[in-house]
Amino acid sequence: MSARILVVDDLEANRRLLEAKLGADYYDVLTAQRGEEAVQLAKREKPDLILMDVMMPGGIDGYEACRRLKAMPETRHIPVVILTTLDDRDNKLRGLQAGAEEFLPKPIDDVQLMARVKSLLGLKVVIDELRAREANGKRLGVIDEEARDPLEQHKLVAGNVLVVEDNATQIKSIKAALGVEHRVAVMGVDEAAGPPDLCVVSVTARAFDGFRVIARMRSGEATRHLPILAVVEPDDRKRIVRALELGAHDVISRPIDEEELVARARTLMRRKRYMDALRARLDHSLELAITDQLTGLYNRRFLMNQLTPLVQRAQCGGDQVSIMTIDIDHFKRLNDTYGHDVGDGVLRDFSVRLGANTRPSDFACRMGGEEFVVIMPRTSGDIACLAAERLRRSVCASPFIVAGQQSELEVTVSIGVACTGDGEDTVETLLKRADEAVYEAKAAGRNRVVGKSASRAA
Ligand code: GH3
Ligand code: MG
Ligand code: MG
Repeated sequence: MSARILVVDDLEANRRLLEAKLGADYYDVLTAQRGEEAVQLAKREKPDLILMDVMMPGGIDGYEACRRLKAMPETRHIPVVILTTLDDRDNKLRGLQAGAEEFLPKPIDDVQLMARVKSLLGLKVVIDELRAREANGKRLGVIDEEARDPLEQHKLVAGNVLVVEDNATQIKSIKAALGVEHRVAVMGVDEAAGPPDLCVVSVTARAFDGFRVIARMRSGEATRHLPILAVVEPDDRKRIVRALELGAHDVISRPIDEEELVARARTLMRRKRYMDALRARLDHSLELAITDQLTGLYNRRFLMNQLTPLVQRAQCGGDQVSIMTIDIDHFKRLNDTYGHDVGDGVLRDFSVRLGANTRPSDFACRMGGEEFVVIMPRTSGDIACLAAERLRRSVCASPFIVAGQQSELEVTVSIGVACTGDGEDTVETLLKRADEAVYEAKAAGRNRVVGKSASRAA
């Protein structure tokens, strides 16, 4: 996987070194010498990852640059790795608290660096995909243009942490550290408060194979997106790299530093919330894309997508499919007499009756205006006519009561039914036949059902 990486360091030798290492793995490298420059460049070039030095004389340092990047909606999703010779605890914490995803000491361990780069880029690919779809949704108008950046909304997080660990001392310190902000449950010991937002897995446990736990979680449907923090022995490079390769999002070494754990947990959870929020919005926008706003029924686009394969299958000797097209009688008159809002109310009330009179396997759609289509898979024309007749009666049997309207409204519908024939049908001919049937029903006096089979139509 190729990617663009921004290397920020005031020393040319350091920039060159990283450029060579990353270039050897076919990454494109951009460079900046100062914090301000890095922020501007990141804003303009949108790299996939940023490797940031801390001490850069004459301007903001790497922590401040990181903070600024994480404060801007255009750049806050770009992972930042802080690289520094200041390998003490306070500096590590400062980096994580500035929002950096990772902190690596100089001189840089190539294997660890590459494992980190790969793992962070892998995650970024998913985030980019979600962001692209979100941008699409905004362009199509199904996601609110003003919708707030999900990362902003999820600054402060309290979540459920699942701990997979057999060492009592470690469990105690994990609970002490994360229990302040989160609900912590130990696997096999505590009752979980809900589905986990973060999983802390020991890969040095004796009682179980932590790597297997990580691999299982990564491949399980329900846990695929769960962030995993692996607990390793310090300087156990082999296990660190293995954990990251198997899909852990981050590692922390023993003995666990409580503040470091808190900072890493925050970063991981913030990112999960961000991705969850993007996914939820996409689900919602997908739903909007196939639903009619006024009635909540499926829309025309969805109808065509469902009907096409059903008709094709019927043509190839599969099950018959029937449709009914329903048109409300004298709807214009209703609108003209009572107003558009009452007309809308009738459409809604009708949709409820339509929903109540279709089987779970049917699809009820609003084609537009006061015209509706129900798709009935695996249904013959005769059965479809019976269903249509039942619906027609349910509409005229009791008057419509519309909010804000005193008088009860008598509403009737005309329904045309069509069923796939002997391998000649397309979606268009089927819909056309149902339309013709509606027309016949109107001509014959309205409030009735007309069925048109393929053979009779021919
Ligand atoms: P017919 O019995 O022959 O079907 O007559 P009709 O009046 O029902 O049919 P026509 O197609 O002449 O009129 C349909 C009317 O539906 C015209 C249009 O203003 C109205 N209409 C279309 N969409 C909506 C809507 O979303 N809300 C409301 N209130 N009215 C709508
Ligand atoms: Mg009508
Ligand atoms: Mg009409």
